[in-house]
Amino acid sequence: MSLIAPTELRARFARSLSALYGTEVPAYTTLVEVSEAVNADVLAARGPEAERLGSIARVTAERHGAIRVGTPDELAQVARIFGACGMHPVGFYDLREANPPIPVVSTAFRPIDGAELAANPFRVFTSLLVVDDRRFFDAATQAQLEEFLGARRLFPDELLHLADLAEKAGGLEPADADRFLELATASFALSSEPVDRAWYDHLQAISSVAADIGGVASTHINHLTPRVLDIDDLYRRMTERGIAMIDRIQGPPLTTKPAVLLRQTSFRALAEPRAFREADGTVVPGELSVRFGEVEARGVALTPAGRALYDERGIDAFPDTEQELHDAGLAYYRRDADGVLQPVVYEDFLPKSAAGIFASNLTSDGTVDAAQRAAARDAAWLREALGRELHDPYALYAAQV
Ligand code: OOG
Ligand code: NI
Repeated sequence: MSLIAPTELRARFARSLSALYGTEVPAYTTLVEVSEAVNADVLAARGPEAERLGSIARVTAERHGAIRVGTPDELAQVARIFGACGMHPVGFYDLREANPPIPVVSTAFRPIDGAELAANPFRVFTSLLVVDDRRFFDAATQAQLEEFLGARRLFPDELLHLADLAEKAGGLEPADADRFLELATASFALSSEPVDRAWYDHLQAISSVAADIGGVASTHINHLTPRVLDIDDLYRRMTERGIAMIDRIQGPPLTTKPAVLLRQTSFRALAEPRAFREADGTVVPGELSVRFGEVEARGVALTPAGRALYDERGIDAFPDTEQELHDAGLAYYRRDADGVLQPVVYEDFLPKSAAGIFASNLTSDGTVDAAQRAAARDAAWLREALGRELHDPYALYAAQV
């Protein structure tokens, strides 16, 4: 029997997470419907031009997810599960430098070559709590976090075993693939396990993100993001439907210049029912607002020079045409058989937008003591934790030209 290849595992994984998230967060289904309507209208209005940054099939299926884990071991396990789906860690993001600071460092798991991206670009922004950063956690809280996180198991052995098998063999037998996807999807479902109120509240006072990661015994998808071809239109249509959006679209503002990098917006976190265990042991119903809906539009990937220009001077400093962007060495383009420039899509994230997305979702700024010692984290540290190569996004874009 032929094996189900990583490409198909990834496409099916994205679909099954989408089905799960739709049952958990009904507003997500609305967001997907509105996104599809916007994309159909853009395609009808602009024709083939609308598909320059990805075929409509790719864009319709395209999602990114966000998850958060607590320990380097958990991160290494996540890497095995995504690895089975042909998703590799790309980039290092330090959200502790954001305003307000978030106590995590992150990477994105995604396909890395052009054909795989075209087949299904599913990517997952994955954040790891930095428990030993004293600016957030005192020694007692760090010790409690380590004990709590060390005692939980996010992923069953059977799932990890199937993931390793898939990576080694280059795919899974159909029955194993079904089982792998069932277990992988279930690992990211919202748990009905009661949350320890006192522990959650203790972390929440420091950081909502820390509470979401270290205050509960499992992980979950934080959001799942469809891609749209006109995010301004999407924003208007969602607002018209009475859905409370955050007050802006993150990333480069709307201009008539070529679309670069990434623009994102989201609706606010929804109150979801969760059970709480009180100090006296009783379990009571309650709610938490940590998960939300996000949508994004993608443009051309910028070179290091283009990115520096964007970070220093913003989109207004950019030229008006793709030809000029290319000639100035600001963005990545390849040439098709007719010699026409084709943009290389930006496949990654933006730390400032990510910080804005995290922030839109916080109940408070939390407490940070800047006088305390920071914990050292960099790409080399993350590579060690992952136990596998951490790819440099620029090298991947350059390889696509
Ligand atoms: C991740 C926030 C970052 C994005 O699209 O920039 C992100 C999170 O909330 O866990 O998903
Ligand atoms: Ni996101």
